[in-house]
Amino acid sequence: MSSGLYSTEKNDFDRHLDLKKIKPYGDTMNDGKTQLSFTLPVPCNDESIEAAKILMRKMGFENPQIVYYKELTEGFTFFNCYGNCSHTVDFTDIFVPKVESTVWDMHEVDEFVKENIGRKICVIGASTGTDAHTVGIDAIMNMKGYAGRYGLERYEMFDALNMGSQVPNEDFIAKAIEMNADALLVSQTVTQKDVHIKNLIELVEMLEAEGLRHKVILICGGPRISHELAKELGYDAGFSMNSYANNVASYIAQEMHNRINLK
Ligand code: B12
Repeated sequence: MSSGLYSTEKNDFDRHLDLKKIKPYGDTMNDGKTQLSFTLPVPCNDESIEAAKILMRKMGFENPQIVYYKELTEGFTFFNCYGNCSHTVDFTDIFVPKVESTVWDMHEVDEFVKENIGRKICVIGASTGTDAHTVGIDAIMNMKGYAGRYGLERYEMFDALNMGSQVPNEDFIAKAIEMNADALLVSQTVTQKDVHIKNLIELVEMLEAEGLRHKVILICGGPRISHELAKELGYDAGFSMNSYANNVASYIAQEMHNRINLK
């Protein structure tokens, strides 16, 4: 084909992609076109619009355009902007630490646990500290599951308890001891003032003080949690957006099996 959407012209054009120097795509390769929004703590007037443009240039955006602005409340102005990003990223040099396990479906996990562990795995989950968000931990734990994947309560070879939200670390640990839990699943959604970091570290320290840390598989998850951050904080694994019960169940089953083999 020589014309239309799949024309030679487009192929020529696509060759300009350089993975060592990627930048946002708007409507032509490498145009850097980016949409962003922010609020400035100043009144809504011509000066604040100019300030927003200057700030965008300082952020590395060429041709800054303010396409929408509105006073949020007295002394605060919200901006929607477009600009051309001048920075690039070397995509060939990216390394992201990830949970190293094979992802199975629910039946495959149950079969593996039956054959290799020979008993149910006890898992306790909660959104801990002051965090009131339950939807993330529910997605992983609840019988009905999330996005077409059943939660851990539905698994034949898992005993799963979802303690809900705003669970103090003390209560979480007390329940882990009472149930002799194999794995603890912590959800953290609020990250304001790094409250999640403090709370996650506190749990690790309390588990260590109880001599429990090495006896459990400790997992945290949430929209702003990465596996890398989880490892840094002393967790075995971290799961972020677009993770499902079967990702976590596969990891727990394989990690338990590895630990049994190491004994
Ligand atoms: C619903 C919601 C609420 C509801 C929560 C209801 C409930 N029962 O959960 C209510 C209205 C109560 C609420 C309150 C607040 N909220 Co709110 N809320 C949201 C909202 C709109 C959606 C969150 C959600 O349900 N996502 C859907 C789930 C499925 O996604 P998820 O949590 O990412 O979970 C997935 C993964 O992360 C992962 N995962 C999550 N946890 C775990 C755990 C484990 C072990 C594993 C393996 C995986 C895993 O698996 C899940 C499935 O893939 C978000 C904005 C947004 N659009 O995201 C704000 C948001 C999270 N809330 C926010 C804030 C600030 C608050 C409040 C502090 C507001 C206030 N000032 O009062 C309060 C919280 C008070 C408190 N003490 O915690 C901010 C957080 C900002 C930040 N970075 O800290 C957000 C991002 C909104 C915003 N843009 O400002 N909120």
